[in-house]
Amino acid sequence: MTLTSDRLAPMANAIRALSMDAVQAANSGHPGMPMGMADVATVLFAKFLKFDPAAPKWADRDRFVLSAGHGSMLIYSLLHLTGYESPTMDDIRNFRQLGSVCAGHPENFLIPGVECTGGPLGQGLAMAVGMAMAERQLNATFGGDLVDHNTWVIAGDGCLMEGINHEAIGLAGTLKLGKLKVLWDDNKITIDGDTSLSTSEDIPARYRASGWDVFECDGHDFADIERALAEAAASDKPTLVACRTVIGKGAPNKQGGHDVHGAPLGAAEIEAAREYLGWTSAPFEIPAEIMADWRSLGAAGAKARAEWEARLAAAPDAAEFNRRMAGELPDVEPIRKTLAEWVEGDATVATRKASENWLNVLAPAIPEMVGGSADLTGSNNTKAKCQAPFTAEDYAGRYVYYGIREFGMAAAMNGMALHGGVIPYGGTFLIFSDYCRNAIRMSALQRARTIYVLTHDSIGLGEDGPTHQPVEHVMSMRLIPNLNVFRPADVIETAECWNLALEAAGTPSVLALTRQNLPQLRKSGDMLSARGAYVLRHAEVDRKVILIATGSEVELACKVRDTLEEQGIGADVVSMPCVELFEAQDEAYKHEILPHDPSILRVSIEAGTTMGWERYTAASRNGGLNIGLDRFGASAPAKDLFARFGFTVEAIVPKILDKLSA
Ligand SMILES: Cc1ncc(C[n+]2csc(CCOP(=O)(O)OP(=O)(O)O)c2C)c(N)n1
Ligand SMILES: [Mg+2]
Repeated sequence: MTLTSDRLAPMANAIRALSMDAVQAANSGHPGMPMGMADVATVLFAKFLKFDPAAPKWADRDRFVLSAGHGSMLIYSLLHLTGYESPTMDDIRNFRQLGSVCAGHPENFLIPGVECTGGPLGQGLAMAVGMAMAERQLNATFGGDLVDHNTWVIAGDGCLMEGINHEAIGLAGTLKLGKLKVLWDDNKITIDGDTSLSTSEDIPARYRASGWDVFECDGHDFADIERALAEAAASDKPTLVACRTVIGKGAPNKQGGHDVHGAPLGAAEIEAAREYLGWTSAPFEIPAEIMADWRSLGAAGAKARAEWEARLAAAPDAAEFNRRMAGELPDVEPIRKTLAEWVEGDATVATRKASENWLNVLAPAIPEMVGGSADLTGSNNTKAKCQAPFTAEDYAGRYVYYGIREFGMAAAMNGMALHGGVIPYGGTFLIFSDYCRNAIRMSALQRARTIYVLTHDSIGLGEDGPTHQPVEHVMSMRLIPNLNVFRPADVIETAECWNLALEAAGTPSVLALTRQNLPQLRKSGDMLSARGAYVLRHAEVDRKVILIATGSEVELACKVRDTLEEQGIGADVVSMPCVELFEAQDEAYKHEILPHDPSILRVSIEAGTTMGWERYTAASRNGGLNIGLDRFGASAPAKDLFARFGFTVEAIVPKILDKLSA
């Protein structure tokens, strides 16, 4: 569609008007960024972006990521103006109010046209790297007829300043993700004031040094924007376009200053802006001819989508492509068969090794699994034999060497999961989950099926010492809503937990795995882990104690139980590989596992923070007992550490006897 500057300018002003009026109505929000980037975004949508408002989830659409999520009114305006069903003008009127899909920051689960949630600065761009990776992986697998799209990002100074930006662009440059295009809102303003207050780096030089192309434009000159975006589109490198803009452009007295970043313009300035822009319509009204231009450019997207659908209909692998994009797992019969064989075995292995062994079963059967590690492949045991490296030379590979970039990896995995068609998993040490914690939280918030393989999950890792020994990590991850935290006890639970992680399409998972060997405790394959907790060993004599343990401490709990039973004290061992799944069970099941019987002493055993375990123990006999570690570990062999910190039968049994006789 040929829209000349005289047509584009009022279209961009429609974004400005909606943004300033919505922020004013909400009495909170960020008008500066959408007003400043209105011209660039209009050119992007009018001339470059491949999208169809009638089919927001069309698989081969370009992905548009608003990394500067505070500028949410920009994307809400664009989606509404181009004709997406959501958001409606009423939603925009109710910007930031309860019930409106126009939340303060754009949320992927509220509006189909929002590809990922934006707000935590830097992560949108880093997720876009993952989207571009997924695009290349699927392109290499299914061919350019089915998969060939760009990932366009709008990012602000903040997104580029965040540390994660270094990780994200380094990865993108190394992987030569030429279909990733970042439009930088180069307005030289952040909340506190001029960017010179806090940064002096040569951003284009940094990007170029990372293997990117960099172009520049005047972000308020339509012809110049178009020229720069065309150069970006033509580049075969990941590309940054520095768009020189004026924050709050259109508000004559406030534009260019930091006050316009995150506060309503106020009635007087809005009136002045209307005058300055020549905008005579009432709030939330768009003149018919301007709306017609927006809608006709939105409607133009139907052609590319229809052509693609015809290609898909003729493609021999259409069914497989559709299955992967729908996020449905393939038939898992071979997986079930192997699990049945494993149950018959007697494997003493670390759960990280059990995970690797299981990955060698899963990965050949589930071709959409794309693994990786943040430079700990040999420690996380994340690479299946069938997986070739995913590199710039071979995008069909299914194993990503993320480098020492935990946060970048986690965000990229979120982008891959949200792109669809691949199921990402990646490893690091559990201790370094802190480095990527906000991305793990974002997996959960965005309902992304991202799977974290976090090994070396306790003092059981031994000699590397307290810097590497998680203490609070497992429990603190359980605090994140919509995140399944699995801590399997043996080879069978490890396989089950992997399966549960894969099956949870709208929930990310953490697999907390040991470095040290653990015996096989389970001799049945009934998918007991699916209930979150179950009785692994039943009391044989009169039950007085229930031992609740996870992961490596389940073996210890079994030994404690045996000693108690020898003394005539009956004890159940409850293995609880996933607190979240246990909490999701009905009351009857929970009661069956943990009966409300004040004569029974409940004891939790986990080599980590005890805080949180009271929920299962406090209401039991004499207030219950929590065996754990509420201090940093130490550097020594694992066996010595478990002894030193009281994770032995000799240390635990007397405590239980004391409690029983109290
Ligand atoms: C990780 C993170 N830290 C801090 C914030 C709070 N915050 C929101 S916008 C912003 C300033 C961003 O500046 P810039 O990207 O230049 O946006 P502009 O002011 O130009 O719109 C800050 C600090 C955030 N959203 N995310
Ligand atoms: Mg800025």
